[in-house]
Amino acid sequence: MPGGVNSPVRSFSNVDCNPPFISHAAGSHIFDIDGNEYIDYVGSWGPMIVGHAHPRVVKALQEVAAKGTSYGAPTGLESKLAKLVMKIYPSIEVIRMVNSGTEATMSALRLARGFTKREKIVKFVGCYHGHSDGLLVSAGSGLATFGVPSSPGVTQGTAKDTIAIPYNDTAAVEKVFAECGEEIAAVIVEPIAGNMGLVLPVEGFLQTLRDITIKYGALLIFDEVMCGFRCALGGAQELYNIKPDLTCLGKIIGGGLPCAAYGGREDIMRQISPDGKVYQAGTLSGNPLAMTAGIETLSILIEDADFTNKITAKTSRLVEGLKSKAAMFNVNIQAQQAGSMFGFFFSDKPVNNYDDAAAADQMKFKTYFTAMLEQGIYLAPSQFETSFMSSAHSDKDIDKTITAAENAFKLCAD
Ligand code: HOZ
Repeated sequence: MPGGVNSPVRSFSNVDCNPPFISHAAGSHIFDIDGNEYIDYVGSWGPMIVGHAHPRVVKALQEVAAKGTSYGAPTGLESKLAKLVMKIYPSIEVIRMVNSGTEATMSALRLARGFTKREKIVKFVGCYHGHSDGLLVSAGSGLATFGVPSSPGVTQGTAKDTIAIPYNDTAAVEKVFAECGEEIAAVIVEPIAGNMGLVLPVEGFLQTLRDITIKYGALLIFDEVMCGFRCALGGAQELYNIKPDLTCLGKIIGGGLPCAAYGGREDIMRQISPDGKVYQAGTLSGNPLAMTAGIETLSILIEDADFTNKITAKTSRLVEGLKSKAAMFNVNIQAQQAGSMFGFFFSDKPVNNYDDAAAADQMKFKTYFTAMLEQGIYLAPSQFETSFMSSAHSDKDIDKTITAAENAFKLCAD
């Protein structure tokens, strides 16, 4: 396997060590094959909002697995998950299930181009929307981690239709639309960016995107694969009260199994085959196990009206703890939180875009990361990723993490 892994950042090569090989996980903890136990803030890169191996999810999966694992035919489970998602996301009038966030964003873009009969798309530097060719231009996550903003293998022909501009830069958005607004099919954005580290939208940025796309007849696509169901139950569109034309979901929607979805305005979504001519298909789409894990996970979120408040409060306690420990040693950090997503940069100035994130101190991050891992705290091995809290994290977990951070920040002091 390249790098010994099936997805690049898992290799830990960015932090100069070998990754633990995982044997199992339960609740907020993950265990490796060498007998080490960690408090896990990666949560499989986001999906595990109710913790690992939640008994309710596991039980439902066992029952469904015994009835067969894939039919390639419609099931009631698909309808049940679709209804749950559409209740949480009222902007989604029609939905299509797929298997990964990459498929969701790739398909949403094809649909936007088919619907508008235009070819250009606008994305933001440092936002990561999966690894389809046209979106691997100035992308975040693993590309930012390894310093390869645009992947070899993406043809110039494909890249020329992708316009990448700085995140949170309203003037750049206006300039691009003034220059070629009539050619733009869609603007795709992580409304809360999680793949250049956690970067929040500045006031007015998302509203500008909404207004300008309406003005020029382009579509607005919210990639809520990471922030969906997390920054608020109804995602960034609920938090900021902005209604996109299309939404891409992933991670939590599959409760830890491969599942994602895209959906939105009915007149647009009905262009998808077989209702319309824009083609997109998948052998395992709507897989019964993935639907089941999604149904159970979303049901847990919905049934406790206080779920999001509780997990957000827990995250705030941790973030405040980290900030106070960094301050003890005069280590400058810029901490951010959106619901149960959190992260910080080793930087003394606010981080609003990819350039700000890239200017943060990577060596200090490496020192911090290594010290935390040694103390049993499992974090994403890159400053260009986000950390995730689960409902399974206990007060004890958080206290232990804050104590570990004190030791780690001490090593980062100048
Ligand atoms: N791009 C994912 C994180 N933003 C990586 C997922 C993985 O390596 O599993």
